[in-house]
Amino acid sequence: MFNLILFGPPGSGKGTQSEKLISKYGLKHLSTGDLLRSEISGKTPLGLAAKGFMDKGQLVPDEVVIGMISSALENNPQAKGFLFDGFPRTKAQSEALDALLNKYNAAIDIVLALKVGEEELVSRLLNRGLTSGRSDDSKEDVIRARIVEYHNKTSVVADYYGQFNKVVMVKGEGTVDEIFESLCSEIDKKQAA
Ligand code: B4P
Repeated sequence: MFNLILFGPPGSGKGTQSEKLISKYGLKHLSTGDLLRSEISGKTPLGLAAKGFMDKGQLVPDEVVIGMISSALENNPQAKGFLFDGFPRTKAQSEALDALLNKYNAAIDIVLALKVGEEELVSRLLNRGLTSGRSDDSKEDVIRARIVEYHNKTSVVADYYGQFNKVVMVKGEGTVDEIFESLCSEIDKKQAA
């Protein structure tokens, strides 16, 4: 199994690059943002509870997203590896993920961290909000709240995996193809090691 985390602030290109990476490396894509949005569109109790947090730019409680990832791992026993996109977002989620993977004798192999300046993040998300219909992309104050939430709760995930030397920083500004090439080169190096 080869398991990777694509890490970075909101708007850093995680979703965009994940689509290309899963198709090249044959990994199963697990995006907690996509899973939550599908619960919202299905109007499930989980989705209705999550929407309140997401519309304010806040993280959804750990137990909710950890439960979703645990079921997704159970439901994909044949996967040759997973690409975690937007998860983990807190230290508790990181520890839970390691414990879940350990049950399958697996671990995170690499954390690719996309680095993008704050004003670029805001402009990308406002731009996506013009067409995505996503309520958390349409207001600048909500976007900035998501970035604050990232600094307060999520940036520690890089420190957590840093202690095991698993984090590689990648420049997240440039064209989508340039960034994709940099990510692939880090994955290829890791797989060859
Ligand atoms: P996510 O769905 O994970 O959303 P995101 O961080 O905004 O998106 P992403 O980073 O993937 O977007 P991308 O850059 O690809 O989370 C949404 C919400 O769900 C969170 O705020 C939270 O409430 C909740 N949530 C999700 N996971 C959770 C968890 N684990 N715990 C608790 N809560 C959780 O795209 C952004 C835009 O940039 C796009 O328009 C794209 O086209 C553009 N773009 C991408 N690359 C570009 C480039 N190189 N140049 C120019 N534009 C680019």
